[in-house]
Amino acid sequence: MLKTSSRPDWDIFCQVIDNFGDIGVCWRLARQLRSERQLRVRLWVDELETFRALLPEVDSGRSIQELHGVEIRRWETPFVSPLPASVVLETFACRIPEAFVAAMAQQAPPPIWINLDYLSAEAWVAGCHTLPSPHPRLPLNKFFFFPGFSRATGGLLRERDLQARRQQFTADAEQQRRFWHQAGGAPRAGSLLISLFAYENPAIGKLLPLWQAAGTPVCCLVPLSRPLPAIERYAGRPLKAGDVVRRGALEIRILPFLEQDAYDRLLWLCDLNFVRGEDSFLRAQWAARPMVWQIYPQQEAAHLVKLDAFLALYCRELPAASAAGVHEFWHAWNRGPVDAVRWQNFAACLPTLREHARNWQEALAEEEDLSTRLLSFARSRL
Ligand code: TRH
Repeated sequence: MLKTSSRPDWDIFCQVIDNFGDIGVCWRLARQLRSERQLRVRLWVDELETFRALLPEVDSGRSIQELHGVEIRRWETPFVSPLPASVVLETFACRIPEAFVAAMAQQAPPPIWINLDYLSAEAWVAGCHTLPSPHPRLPLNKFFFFPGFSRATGGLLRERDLQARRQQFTADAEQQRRFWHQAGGAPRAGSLLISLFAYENPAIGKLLPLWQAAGTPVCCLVPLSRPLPAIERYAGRPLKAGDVVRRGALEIRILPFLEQDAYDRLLWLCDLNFVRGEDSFLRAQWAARPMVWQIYPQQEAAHLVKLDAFLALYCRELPAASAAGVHEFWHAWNRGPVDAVRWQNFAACLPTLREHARNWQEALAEEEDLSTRLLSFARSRL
């Protein structure tokens, strides 16, 4: 049975469907609402082990714990409902417990109930953002909240001090030295630094030999995750965190799965970031560096529509040759085939893409962030 605590301002429900993105997003938001707005946040998570990968302080054996000012609750079944907060955020269409919904309906006025959806650049998002969905039996409305890139959406998750922290880190040789110390030492001077986070992807096996044959050194940093088997096949041996593979111009460093803040620092330092899903994809944009996105695969290739919607937006201000290079390579990365020509065309665009990534980041950072829009919306309904 769960202990009850005093009523918080926000309840956030997170179901770890697979991977790290669900808890990655929920944790960032919970922490931000606490640190920037001093809100009392209770975060319900059904899978604390996954959470611990991003935040090693999490004790997966505890039902209740407080970290960084956020109350973290293991989402247990059966669920004994405490008094709901005044704002209830269910994330990514996870179904919050019936007992909790019933408790919400007993409150007058009832809490503001929001479903936070996945990030997409598709045009339909603006039309669905903040639409209500009445509960079939109870006097409750749930509102759909869509993050997005336009003003007519819920915006993007971004901490107030993110840009300042990045700029400070990238200007501070001592902080970087400490980072590299933990990541196996400073890379060879003049290396193209690449971080690699992806799903299983046959293109990895095609790309590594191309980097091996490159004219300049390539240092590829791989936090332990699903690309590992492809790298082991390339290396011809089992690999673990701390291992290094050197062939030709290529050095591959296998890193442990990093704490979320350390992963940000890796993105800030690399010349090119391969990212996936939702949260790392967005963090790579805040890193203001060129990136390659492997989108979360969906049935009937629905994800390719989402990929193209983002590409259309991202490439709008690019010269035609660079836009084509990005489009071709990202498509090859997502559905094959990656070959030398596509990689070389893409690599030739990197200087342009670096400048573009800076402009893109600056333009996005001028907009209100997701937490601000969530709070304004909640206030407007209270
Ligand atoms: O893990 P993901 O594939 O998550 C996905 C997506 O969110 C997808 O939309 C969703 O449907 C699915 O989960 C269930 O990729 P994503 O979104 O990039 O999340 C990874 C998180 O892990 C992100 O918060 C960054 C973090 N991370 C670390 O903290 N350390 C690391 O070393 C790495 C590689 C990632």
